[in-house]
Amino acid sequence: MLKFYFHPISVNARRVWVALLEKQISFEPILVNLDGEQFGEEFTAINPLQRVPVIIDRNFRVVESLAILDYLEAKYPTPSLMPSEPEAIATVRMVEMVAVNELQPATVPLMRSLVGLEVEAQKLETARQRVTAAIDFYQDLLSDCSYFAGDELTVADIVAGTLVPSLPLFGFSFDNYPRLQAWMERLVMRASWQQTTPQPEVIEAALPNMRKILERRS
Ligand SMILES: N[C@@H](CCC(=O)N[C@@H](CS)C(=O)NCC(=O)O)C(=O)O
Repeated sequence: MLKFYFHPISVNARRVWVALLEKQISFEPILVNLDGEQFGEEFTAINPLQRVPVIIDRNFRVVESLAILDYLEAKYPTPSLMPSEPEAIATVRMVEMVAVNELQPATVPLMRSLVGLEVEAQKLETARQRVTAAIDFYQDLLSDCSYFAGDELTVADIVAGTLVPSLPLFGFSFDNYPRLQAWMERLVMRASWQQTTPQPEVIEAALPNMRKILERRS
């Protein structure tokens, strides 16, 4: 059975977890405690980059969440999470790339500040501007469709939709983003989102490790 190495508070792991559930792929979840276990010999042998997520499918190991999503789509094409029309493919890739290259890095200083680490005011301001630019972009892209690339869920919704709903944690409001709000409401109604939402007690317990991880990042 496919092995899935994860931690419940890892946003990178969650996107893979949601895809596994949406595709109804059987898997064995293997918790990697991000309390230093990621640097141990056993996990380093599995991923020398010392990060989750990782999957091992019939002896084939894949690291990096977006590479895992591509692999799952190619290996388990039904139900599909990837459209086939050129415009829709480009839309999916844009949404994914904006999430990992703009939105996710901007949440790092915001998260550092939230857990009480020192962050320069200018860095925080720049992070807020980057988040706002990304959600403006998403709101425009959503048009009147249920999901980013039409009326079917795709990996674009999974990648952005496991990040965007956490933004109110940093003080962002979606009051002026009705399409984004409706999209999020649609996502959080799905069993895959509900099943993978980290419980408050899990977040609380992971906070000291999260702090250490954030201390290592600038
Ligand atoms: N680009 C990687 C990032 C993976 C990553 O940063 N994972 C975090 C958890 S969200 C991790 O394992 N951190 C452990 C550490 O930094 O020590 C991906 O998309 O899979």
